[in-house]
This record gives sequence, structure tokens and C-alpha cells, in this order.
Amino acid sequence: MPENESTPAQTGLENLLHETRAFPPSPEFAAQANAKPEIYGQAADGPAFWATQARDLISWKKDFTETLDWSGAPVARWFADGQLNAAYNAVDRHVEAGNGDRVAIHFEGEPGDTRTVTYAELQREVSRAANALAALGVEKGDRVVIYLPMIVESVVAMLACARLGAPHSVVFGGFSADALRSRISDAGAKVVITADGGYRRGKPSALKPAVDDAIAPKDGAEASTVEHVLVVRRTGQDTAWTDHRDVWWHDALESADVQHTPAWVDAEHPLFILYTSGTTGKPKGILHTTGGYLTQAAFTHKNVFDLKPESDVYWCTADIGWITGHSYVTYGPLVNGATQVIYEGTPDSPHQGRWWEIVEKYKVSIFYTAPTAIRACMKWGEEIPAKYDLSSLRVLGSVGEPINPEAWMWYRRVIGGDKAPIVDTWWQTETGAIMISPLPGVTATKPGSAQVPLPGIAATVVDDEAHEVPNGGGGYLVLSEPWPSMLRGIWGDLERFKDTYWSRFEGIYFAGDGAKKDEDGDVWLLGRVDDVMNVSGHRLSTTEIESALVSNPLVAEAAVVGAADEVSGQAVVAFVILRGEHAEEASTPEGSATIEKTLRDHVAKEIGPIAKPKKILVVPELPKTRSGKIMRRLLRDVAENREVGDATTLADSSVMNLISSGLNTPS
Ligand code: 6R9
Repeated sequence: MPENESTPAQTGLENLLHETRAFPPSPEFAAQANAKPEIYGQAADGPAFWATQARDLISWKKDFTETLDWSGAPVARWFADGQLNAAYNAVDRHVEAGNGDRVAIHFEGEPGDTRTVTYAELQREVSRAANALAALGVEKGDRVVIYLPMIVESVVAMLACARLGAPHSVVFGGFSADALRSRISDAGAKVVITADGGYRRGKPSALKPAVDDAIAPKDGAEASTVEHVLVVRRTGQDTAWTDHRDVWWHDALESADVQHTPAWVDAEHPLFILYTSGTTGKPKGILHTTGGYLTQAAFTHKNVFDLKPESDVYWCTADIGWITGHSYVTYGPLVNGATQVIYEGTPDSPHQGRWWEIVEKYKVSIFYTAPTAIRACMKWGEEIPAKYDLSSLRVLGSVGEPINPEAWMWYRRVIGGDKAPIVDTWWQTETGAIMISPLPGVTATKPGSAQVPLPGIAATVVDDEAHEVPNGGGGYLVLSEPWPSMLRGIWGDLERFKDTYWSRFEGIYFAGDGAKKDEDGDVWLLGRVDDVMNVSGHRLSTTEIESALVSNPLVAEAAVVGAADEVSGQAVVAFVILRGEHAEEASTPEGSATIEKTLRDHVAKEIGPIAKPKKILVVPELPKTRSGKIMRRLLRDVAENREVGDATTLADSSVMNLISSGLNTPS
């Protein structure tokens, strides 16, 4: 990896690669585990392994004859002449198998309201919702945007779309109206499903106004493609209404039939588009199709979490607005017939023990969350989880960013009672499902490492010349063989797809993560090597935040970096040069505080509160190379209060002195 691209995560992890602690599975766990050591050998026969999984785990309306067609690489076709329906697999077939009374979802609202939904009830509600969408004109192939809080209806909405063969595009409820507008327009959505609001930190928080804004006529923008807005009543707050366009979810469902025949689609029919940050300002619409995606979501959910659908209670804390919510709240668990918990709110509402209270209440046995949440719980203190009975937990998962060994050890000891195996799962929106992870009954786990590619997955670490590095070496994480749940492209932009993932190395997928192999050959993830930040497990693009800052009239130029942060992993730190006429305003502490607040609010409005810079530093200049590239590495040194590193390649080497000495006092 080039020296100037080393990330903060890397600096922190460098000395941890000599981790010697290992936790082999207990004999009892190994004996009952779904995955046995032989599975790695079985996967050695390539795509045929996936054909077996596809037939074992998924119900096909029409069986497939060809497993993988890679002739159109890098766009793969898996199980292409097979036909199926994702919602049928997630719901109906469990009812048909006599498990209609099994609980699919234990819902826990933030204010404490609860709802239990069985598979039979889910089938009725999804069918009704599918009929309601069809009545609004949604047909196979039409796109539907979903902008909802974490409630039962979110899962129902996704499955109703899948039932019709209408690809959904879920937009995280924390995104702004502008972010929503660009996603709706890129997807060309016909219908938006939203709610009046959701509960967040003890208060109702409105959602519908952002939808109204996002589809309202705007100068310079084409008219919205949206014909109807379907609105779930969650909070009961006052909601502006556009007759003929807006429809209440409960009205539409009440009059809809409880029977609906799923649309059988080809395996390669688009299931969803999910937008994620790339290295440029424009989010990428990652496209996933049906058969391969469902196969790998179900396979990984069953084996990585060791799911026993009859006895486990599973809880993944991710929001459906992210890929983790797609694969490990909606599709993986339901396709496997699991019973799961869905919780609407934040971990500390109304108190810092809320999550553990929920684990105790529902006897959660498999728990999947992000390192940032674990670090927040560590900060709150172990006496909080100690108040609850967590003895039901038997598998713990981590996802979203590298988990520091201290956090891993704390998770194991305090939450897992020193016995539950931890699976650190590496994957991406693009990969669709988990790719690198221990298997809980097989792998001796190591704090801080995602360790080994799953059976059937060809992941490795290569150097600049695409040569696999030896044990002990570092470089880039790549995937050298196609996998069933791989993205099938970027919506409407095949060139960008090829360019982003397939141009760095010939014929292999470039993930954008730095990685190392330790002496045992286990993989350690070191963070992004591009301009993508990871804040609390959420991907944010530096360019996107920079563009948002520069769109404010106060700002002439901006550079954004991710600085190491104890809780969120990385925090957004922005360096801004003010426009001449505003430079004076920043010369007093009050003036610079006002500017900082204005700009933070501006970013929240443009992108969403998660993108708000933690710190904004007003500077007179930015450090640039002769070719004009901002040297973010130097800014990271400033942001992390380190001595500034080698600045010799700067076009003007005095700039760093100017920045360090003149912070907040522009000339
Ligand atoms: C699933 C998800 C993907 C990026 C990925 C990497 C980071 C995810 C990780 C991890 C280290 C893990 N990442 N899991 N890094 N260890 N277990 O998070 O998807 O939002 O697309 O982010 O997240 O940098 O490239 P997505």
C-alpha cells in the first residue's frame, strides 16, 4: 500500500498483528454446530458447492440447469434459468411447511410498544401490501423507494415489493430530503413508502416532510417520477397531505385482499438497489438480483450464526437502510425461518441498558451488532449489562468496521459470558453477504481478525502487482472468483461498475480495503484505502461531504478526513477555507463557533445528521501536491493531534505551518 494512503485504523492495528490469544470452540458447541470442518473441503469443487446450497436452502419454482455463467464478466449470472420468488421463500413456504404459528418478528418500539408477528400473519400482511402496491400501479420491474423507521412495516414493504418483482431501494431514514431526491431520481421510482415519523431518542421524528420535499418540483431538476406516496401511521403526528398522490398504508391494506400470488421471476431478476458512498460525490446504486443473493444470504446466516430456527432468537441491530439490514434482518433470517427481534430505537433510550433489557426479555441467543455500538457500551460501563441476564446469548457477531481487540475481548467477556463465540464478519454492500468470517463451531477465534474466507469464497490479499502476499505481508483485499451474491452492477452505469471494482487489477474484484495476513494466514482488515470513511460503521464519502460544504456560500474550499475516534471508529473532521468576505467573521471565538454550527447544520441538511463533521477547522490554505491533490494524510495528522508527517511532496511546504499555527485565525 502506498505510504501516503496508510489509514488511522492501520496505524492502530499494526502492533496488534501479533495477537496470540485464540479461542477454540468448546466441544459442546462444535458437536451441535451447523458447519463442520469438512465444509471447507466440500467447497473446493467451485460453483457446484453453491448449486448444492441453492437447492438446499431455497425453494425454486423452476430448477436451474446452469450454475454460473461468467462469460459476460464482470457481470455474473448465477442459476440463470431458475425461477423463484424472494417473498415466497421468506414467508409462504414456512407457512406451507406447517410453521405458520412460529414467531417471525418480536417488534419492540422505542416508546415500549410491542407487536408479535407470526409467519402466517406476515404472509397475510405482505400479501395485502403487495395487492395495495399493485393497485397503485406498481408492476414487475418498477422501482419503489422505501424510507421508513425500523418497524415491522419496513420488512413487510420490502417483501411486498419482492413479491411483485418490483425492485426496492431502501433509503436510510436518517438521510436528508436532498439525498432522498437524488436516490429517487436515479432509481426512477414510481412509488415511495414512508411513515409520518418514527421514534428517536424519546421523541417522534418526522419523515414524511422529507419525502414531500424530495419529490416537489425544483428549479433545474426534472419532474419527479413518483406517482404515489404510501404513508404508514407510526407516530400520529400532524402530516401534510397531497390528495390523490398520498395514500395511508392502513387504508390501502385494509381494503386489499389477503391472497396474493407471487410473481415468479428469473434468478437474475433485480431484487433491490441500495445506494452506497463511493469515492466521488455521487452515490452508487448497487444492484442485487434474486437467486444468488438469497442463496448466499441464507447460507451465511445459517452457518456463520449457527442458526437453529426452532430454538434460536436472533437479533441484528442494523437498520434496514443498510445492507446488513437487507441481508441479516429481512432476507437471510426470514428465508431460514428464524424468529427475530426488531427494535426501533437507539441503544440508550430511555436508558443505557435498553439493549440488554431486550436480550433478557426475549432470551436472544444470537446477537449481531457493530463495533461502534460495543465501544459505546464499553464507555457506559460494564455495570450496565451486568444488571441483566444475558445467559441466553450463544453466538455474537460484529460487522461494519474492524473491531479492536480490546472491544472484542470486552464483548466476549461482558456480553458473551466468556463462552459465546464471536464472529467478526467482513463484507460490503457490493458483496451482498458475509465473505470473510470465522465459523463458530470450527474456527479458533482471534480478537480483532475476520480471519478466513467462507467456504466457496476466494478472498485474498495482494500487492500492487496483484501478487498474493505471503503470510505476514500486507496490501489490498481482493476477491478472485465470482460469488453468488455479488453485485450485478451499478444501476444505470456499467462503466462506473467496471471502473470502480475491476480496473485496478485484471479480472479480480478490488474491495477498496487494506488488509494483512498474519503468520497463520488469517486476514486482518485495516480500513479503506480510498476516500471513503467509516463512521459508526456507515460509509461516507469525503468528496460528498466536501461538496456539501462547498455548496454553502461561506465556504471557498473544503477538505474532509476521517480521524480516529474512540467511539465511532472514525469521526468526520473538516478543514475549510472561507470565502474572502467571511474570513473576518471567523477571527473571534463567537464568530467561528457560529460558522461551525452553520456548516454542521448545512451538512446535516444536505446529506444527513450522520455526516455532520465532529470538528470544523477554519484554515487559510490546504496542503496540496503539485498535481493539486489534497494530502489528507497530513490533515489527519492535525485532526488526530499528531506531529505532522513528511510534507516534502507539497507544492508549498510552508502550508502545514500556516495551518498548524493559524487554526481558527485565518489571515
Ligand atoms: C456490511 C457493511 C463496507 C465496508 C468495507 C470495510 C468495512 C465491514 C468489516 C469491515 C473490517 C469488518 N467493514 N465489515 N472492516 N472488519 N468485519 O458494513 O457494508 O456499509 O457497504 O461497508 O465496511 O471497509 O469495505 P458497507
